[in-house]
Formats: sequence, C-alpha cells, structure tokens
Amino acid sequence: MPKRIPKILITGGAGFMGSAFVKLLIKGSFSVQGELPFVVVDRLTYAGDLKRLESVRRKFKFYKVDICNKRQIDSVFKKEKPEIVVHFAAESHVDRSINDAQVFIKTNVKGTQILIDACRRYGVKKFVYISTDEVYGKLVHGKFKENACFKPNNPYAVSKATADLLVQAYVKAYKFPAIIIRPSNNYGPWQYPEKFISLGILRVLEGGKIPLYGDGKNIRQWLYVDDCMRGIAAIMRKGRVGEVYNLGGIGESRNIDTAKLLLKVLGVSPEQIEFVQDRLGHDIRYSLDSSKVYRELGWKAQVGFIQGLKLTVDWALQHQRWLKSKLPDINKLYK
Ligand code: NAD
Ligand code: TDX
Repeated sequence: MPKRIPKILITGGAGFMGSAFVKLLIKGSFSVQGELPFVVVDRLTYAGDLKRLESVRRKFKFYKVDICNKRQIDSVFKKEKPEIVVHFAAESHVDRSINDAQVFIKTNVKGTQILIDACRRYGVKKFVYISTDEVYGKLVHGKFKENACFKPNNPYAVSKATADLLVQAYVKAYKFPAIIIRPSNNYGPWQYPEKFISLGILRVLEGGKIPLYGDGKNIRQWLYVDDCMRGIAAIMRKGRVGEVYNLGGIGESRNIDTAKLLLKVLGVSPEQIEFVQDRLGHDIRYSLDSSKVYRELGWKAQVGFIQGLKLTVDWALQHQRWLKSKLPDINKLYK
C-alpha cells in the first residue's frame, strides 16, 4: 500500500522556520507518487520570501493570504480541506515589537484566533501552534518546564503568550485538538538578517562588526533549525493532543561568547565586535527543559553549536546576494 499523507496546511511557510518545515515534509515524502498534499499560506511580509522554497517549487500549493483576513482564510480552508494545520505565521522580531507593537497584536493574536475558528468550522483534526520560549520570561538559574508561569517581557512575547493562552482556552472549552510547541532561539540557513546570528554574519560579510547589546552577557539557548523541525514533525505526528512541548537547543551561550565563536568560524579577528545600546527590557536568559519531548518521543537536539554555526556560515557564504538584498531594510531598522 502506498503511504497516505494527511493534507497539511502550513502558515508562514515562506518564513525562516516554516520553509525549513515545508522542505522537511517534502524530503520525507520522496517515495510518494503524484501531487503532495502540502499547502502553504503566507502573506509575504518583509520576512517572507519564496526564494527559500525555490528548491522544492511545484511540490506544494501556495496561497498569498493574510491570516487576519477571515474571508480569504475561509476560502482556502473550503477549497483545500486541510486535516492538519501547523501555524508558524507571525511577526517574529522582538526589536520591531518594541518599536511598534500594533501589527504584532494583530497578526499574532487576532490572526491566530481567525485560524483556530476556521479550523473548528472545517473540522481540522490537529492544530499545531508554534509558540516560543519567550512566553515564560527570563530566568537566572534552572530551566523552564512546560508548566512554568507566563511572564512575557516585550510586546512580541506578550502577543505570543496571548495566542498560546487562547489555544489553551479552546482546548479546555471545546476540546479543540491542538498541540503547543515552545522552541528556543533558532538559527541556521535562510534566517532573516535581523536576528542576532544572521545579522552578525551579514555585518561581517560587509566588512563591519557584530553589534552586541549591553554588556553581551545575556544568554540564549540556540537550536539549529533542522533539529527544531525534526522535533516539530515528531510532535505533529505522535505528540499528544492537548499537550505542550518545549524544544530547547544544546548551545546555551552568552551573546559575547556566541559573537566570538561566530567570528572564529568566519575566520576574522575577535575584535570585530561593537558594543551598542541595550534592548529595552532585555531578558537576561532563556533556558528550556526539553525532557518531556525526549521521554515521550525520543527527541533531543543533535547539532552542536559550533557545527551549526559552521553550517550556517557555509550557507551564508553561498547566499551572500540574498542576505545583502535585505540590507536596505536592515539599515532602516538599525539606523
Ligand atoms: P519569520 O519572521 O522568519 O517568518 C514569519 C512568516 O510569517 C513570514 O513568511 C511572513 O511573511 C509570515 N506572516 C507574517 N504575518 C503574516 C500574516 N498576517 N499572514 C500570513 N503570513 C504572515 O519567523 P520565524 O523565525 O520563521 O518564526 C516562525 C514562528 O516560530 C513564529 O511564530 C515565531 O514566533 C516562532 N518562533 C521563532 C523562533 C526563532 O528563533 N526564530 C523561536 C521560537 C518560536
Ligand atoms: O544586534 C543584535 N545584538 C544583540 O546583542 C541583536 C539583533 C540581538 N542581540 C541579542 C539580543 C538577544 O539577547 O542577541 C540575543 C538574540 O536576539 P534575537 O536574535 O533578536 O532573538 P531573541 O530576542 O532572543 O528572540 C528570538 O527567540 C525567540 C526570536 O527572534 C523569537 O522569534 C523567538 O520567539
């Protein structure tokens, strides 16, 4: 019997993580004949780019749709009748949310509500919400488990926490078949060069320095994007409906150490660092306990931090033109 793949709709599939997920699904379906049942919905904001999916073009259906537009979402659901929805679409950058929170509340909260309601109307069997470690807020010692309290500290984190709570409320009130995933900081190929590692690479490729906020002692738990996608795919297939799963990376590192490692991998002087004004309300440290997903599904991050940085830098050297095409937008953001 040929294997049957359920129809999967991926929102934000032209973004950094969504596109990696679409490519993983397509790669895992190589033995399947005929049209693949993958549907991508993306508004193609500044962060969305179909170039990320060029290598798998024609292997999925694409709709340029805003998740906040109920009519458009309805028409996609009516036509495609997805069985599973994996929801990545969001405004995802903390600095932009501090500059202006409006679109974050609209897309991340209202957009999620519109999607959930469409899922309920069209009988979607599983809804996977990609939340974030930022919902828990900062911590100095230990690690956050899935039942930790929410204490988000910036407008982006608040918008993601609100949508996360909304999903939880629908699970409780209507037995809505959702699973929530909270990954730590992702990095890797095709990340928009507004985030720390991809921005650092771009600045060095331009002959500049890596900008470090404050004293550079803030800590992030870096997760290579392909590791994260393996985790999301495993949870989508075998995770328990109604549950929450953390996905934390291996590499917990102070930003200053991350910058130095990155400079070493890039083969440039460790002096290529510039201390700049700190981010408002900058969370000191994020760290997730991922023992639940390891216990239940055997997932753990596998790509070491140096290995992941090497893969990311190799990719960047081959895609300089793409990275540099984002410079006008980045220079406007960080002027
Ligand atoms: P990204 O900014 O690279 O991509 C977001 C995608 O969503 C883009 O393609 C964009 O066009 C699309 N989008 C935005 N608004 C939309 C709208 N109104 N309608 C339809 N599409 C819209 O983000 P990413 O880094 O790939 O993150 C994906 C998801 O994972 C987000 O929900 C984010 O909160 C979450 N997350 C990201 C990280 C990380 O480190 N990048 C970590 C944890 C969780
Ligand atoms: O230029 C910079 N200099 C710097 O020191 C930038 C852009 C960032 N930083 C610091 C701030 C953070 O401590 O680096 C760290 C990482 O910053 P970002 O890459 O902006 O990520 P972060 O704010 O931690 O949020 C990320 O992880 C959680 C993602 O952007 C979110 O989408 C995700 O939910």
